[in-house]
Amino acid sequence: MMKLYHGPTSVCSQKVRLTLAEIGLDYEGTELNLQRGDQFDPDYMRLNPEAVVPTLVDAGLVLVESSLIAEYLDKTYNKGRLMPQTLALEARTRLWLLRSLTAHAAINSMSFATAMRDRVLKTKSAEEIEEMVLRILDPVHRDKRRDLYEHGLASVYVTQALRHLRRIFDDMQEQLAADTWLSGPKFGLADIALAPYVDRLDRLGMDGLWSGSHPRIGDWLAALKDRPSYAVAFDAFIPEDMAASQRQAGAAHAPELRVYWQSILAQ
Ligand SMILES: N[C@@H](CCC(=O)N[C@@H](CS)C(=O)NCC(=O)O)C(=O)O
Repeated sequence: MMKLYHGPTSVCSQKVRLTLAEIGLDYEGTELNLQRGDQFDPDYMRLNPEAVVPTLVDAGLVLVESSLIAEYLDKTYNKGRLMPQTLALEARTRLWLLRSLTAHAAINSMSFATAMRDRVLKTKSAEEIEEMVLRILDPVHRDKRRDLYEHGLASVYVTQALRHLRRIFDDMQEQLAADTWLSGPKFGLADIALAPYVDRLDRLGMDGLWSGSHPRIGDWLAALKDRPSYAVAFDAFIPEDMAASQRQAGAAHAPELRVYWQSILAQ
C-alpha cells in the first residue's frame, strides 16, 4: 500500500489527502509533527532532502511536491479524470498547479505573521525562537521567517503575499464567472491545487480578503466544503479546539489586515 508522510494541518498535505479522497484511494499515513521538528529526522530527509511534507512512497517510487503528487495519483489511479480534457483547460490547470507555489509562499507569510507568530512570541524565549529559525535549511526562507516574527503584518513579506493574493483572487473571480470550478465545468486538479490555501485564510478568519471584493471565491469555497472529500482531507485532521483558536488568533488581526488589503486593492 502506498505510504504518505504528511502533517495533519499542513496545507500541502491537505492537497494530497484531498486528491486521495477524491479518487477514493487507501494509504498508510505517517504523521510528522512539524513543530517538534520530525521533518529533520535523517531517515525522513533521505526521502525528502528539503525536510518538508508531503512525501508519497508508492511501489518504491518516492515522490515530493504536492501538486506533482496530485497529478501522479490522478494519472496512475484515476485515468486522469481530474485533469480537464480540452487543451485550453488543461493549460489553465497546469498554470494553477504552478501558481500554487506562489499561493503557498503567500499563505506561509500570512500564517507566520499572525497566528503562528502570536503563539511563538507567547510561548518561546528569543533564544528558542532563533534556535527554531536556525533549523530552517534554506537561508532565504530563514530570513523570511525572522522578518515575519519581528514585524508581523508590517513585514515586507506580507506586502508581497497580499500583492500575489490580489492577482490570484482577480483571476479566480474572473474564471469562476464562467465556470463553477477553476478546472472548468468539473471539479479537478486546479481546484485541488488552490483549495488548502484559500481554506487556510478562511480558517484564520481572513475571509474579508475576498468577501467584499471577490465574492465568487466564497461561493467556490462553500462548494468545496460540500464535497465529501473535504471532511476526510481537512476536518478529520483539525481538532475543533484548534480550529476555534486558529480562527480567533487570525481574526484578532482583521482590522490591521483590512488597512493593508485596502491599500493593495487601491493599486
Ligand atoms: N512546494 C512544496 C512545499 C512543501 C512545504 O513547504 N511543506 C511545509 C508544510 S505545508 C513543511 O513541511 N514545512 C516544514 C518546515 O517549514 O519546517 C509542496 O507543495 O509539497
